[in-house]
Amino acid sequence: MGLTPGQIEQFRAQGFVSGIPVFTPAECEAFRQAADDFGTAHPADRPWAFDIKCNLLFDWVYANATHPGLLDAVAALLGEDLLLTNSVFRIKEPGSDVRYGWHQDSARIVVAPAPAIVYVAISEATTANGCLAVVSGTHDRVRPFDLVENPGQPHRKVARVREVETDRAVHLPLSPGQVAIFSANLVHGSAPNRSGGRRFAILHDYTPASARQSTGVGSGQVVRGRDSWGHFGHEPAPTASFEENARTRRAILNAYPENILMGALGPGARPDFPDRA
Ligand SMILES: O=C(O)CCC(=O)C(=O)O
Repeated sequence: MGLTPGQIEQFRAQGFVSGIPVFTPAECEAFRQAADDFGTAHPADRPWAFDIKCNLLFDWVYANATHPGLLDAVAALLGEDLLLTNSVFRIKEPGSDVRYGWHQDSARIVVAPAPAIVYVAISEATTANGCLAVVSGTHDRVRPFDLVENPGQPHRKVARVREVETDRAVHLPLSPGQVAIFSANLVHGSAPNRSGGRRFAILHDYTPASARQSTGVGSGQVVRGRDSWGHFGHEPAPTASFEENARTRRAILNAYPENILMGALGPGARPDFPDRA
């Protein structure tokens, strides 16, 4: 599918494009069902398993992230050699107070060229249910920030931007199956869900295989083209076995604990990430 020249120019100038149709309603429903089935079968595992690098745990998440139409759109922005470096569920139940304050993902560890983050709307996303919002054009530099904790992002601190140009804030409502793509450097966030419906999303991070991290060594799955640079560790695609995948994910995060979401490890600190207790 790719993107139009206008969309590519918008991503370059404003740091985002939105409303790109990728998935069918049936694909969204099958994805939601797979997630809910897992949550029913593994209630104790759900909180950590739906968090960082869940693309290593579920073959159906990996399939979602490697949908050819989605990869075509990302490749139009980042080039043909792509790593999938993270996936996280972002579900806001009806009336949920979960919110994401204004932040830049690539603030504590800078990755250049910058990754792109794809918000996949599994359910409708509206201003009432806390759709994604971005501050147009703020991907040009890292803003001054404070490191804060957010209940929606356990085991890590988030780079909360001190002063936000809210006059440039744009809400990104989406229909099920549509995606928004934004630079990991873009200031973004979202409000609580004040509606009676569930806001269900999965976010995928794609990093150009040529990119370098300012701190530490990240890791990812080669999902398009090839990696002839070797700056990142390589991760396998998930198997059909959740238990086997959970062991793989733990090994990967212990070997490559520093990435844009978890940040840098302090001197002498041990890797710490959401995992089975
Ligand atoms: O799901 C959202 O609305 C935003 C999530 C987000 O910004 C994050 O996980 O860093």
